[in-house]
Amino acid sequence: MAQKISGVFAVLAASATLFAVNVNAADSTLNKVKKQGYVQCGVSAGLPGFSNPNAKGQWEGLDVEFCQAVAAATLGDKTKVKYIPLTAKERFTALQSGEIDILSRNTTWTLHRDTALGLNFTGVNYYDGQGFMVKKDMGIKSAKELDGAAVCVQSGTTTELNLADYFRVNGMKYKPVVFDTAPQTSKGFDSGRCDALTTDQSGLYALRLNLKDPTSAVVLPEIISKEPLGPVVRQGDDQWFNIVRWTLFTMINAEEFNVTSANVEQLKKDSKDPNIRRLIGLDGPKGKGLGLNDDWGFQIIKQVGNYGESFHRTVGLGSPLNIERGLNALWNNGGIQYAPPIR
Ligand SMILES: N[C@@H](CCC(=O)N[C@@H](CS)C(=O)NCC(=O)O)C(=O)O
Repeated sequence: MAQKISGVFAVLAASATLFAVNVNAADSTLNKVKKQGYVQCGVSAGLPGFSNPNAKGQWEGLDVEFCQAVAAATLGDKTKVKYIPLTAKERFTALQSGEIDILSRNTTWTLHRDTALGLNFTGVNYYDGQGFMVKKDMGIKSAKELDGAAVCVQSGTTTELNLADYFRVNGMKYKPVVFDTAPQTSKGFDSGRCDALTTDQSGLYALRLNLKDPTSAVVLPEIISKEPLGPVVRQGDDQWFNIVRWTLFTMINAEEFNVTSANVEQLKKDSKDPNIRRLIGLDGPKGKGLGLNDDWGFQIIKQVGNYGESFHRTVGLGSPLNIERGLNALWNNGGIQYAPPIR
């Protein structure tokens, strides 16, 4: 018994030490990022609109721009990012082990991931939901007609789990055809290994673009799940958690107050709007609470832009994906994107 109790104390003492180390500024993620000179950002290996290397080999997409925003806030330079492409299966281990500082990779916020893996979700940068895509010549109009179908799906995702739930609940059978990466999954579908492909709806639009003949596939109307996607950090470093979360809130608030990469310089000179002045660090709490320079918000908006600008050029109507804002419109414009006030 005595031994057991001392064992418990040993564990408590060890975790107290761990905690002490975590809150020690010298060992904080912010300090590490400053020392190494860049943010290590885990992204998907290739998903158009979210994170994808372009023809010049530069990473592009909504999740990529979010990493750039964190680099602008913390290092004053959006280019100081090292991208680490990760499959769905690899992504959480990479964050747990410290190989990356942020996971910014179409990752769904769930109870298990937020609590049991030593990780924290910082917010939602894209509200998504799971759907299905089928070959047009199959001639079906609803996912309810998929009984007996072979379904291409990516491993290590919520997609796999929702797929099983959906078919069970609807009393239907299916044959999973499982792949490790998005390109493999869409190739599997393209080459006829399966009747349907399932993933987040944004992913369906992205993968359809890469089919030999994109018009040969149709997206079915059913959305079978909630997939709130957002940036993730390790548990135990509240300062870094706050930096990442308020980077997202700054981008969303900037859209709400019509502050853009194009007008922020001028607004810094002459804006009298107290909301805008706090947003860009002229007044208000500024950078102190986050351990950042006072112009951290200004740098995010100047170098990357507001949430709406980023959405538009990466996944929205200004991009090949052509996705409407839908749930991702601001709260005062028919959607549910809502950020707490900067004051
Ligand atoms: N949101 C789901 C699915 C995320 C996911 O990884 N989806 C695949 C299918 S579109 C993907 O993005 N793959 C990109 C890649 O493997 O590079 C999750 O968090 O589990």
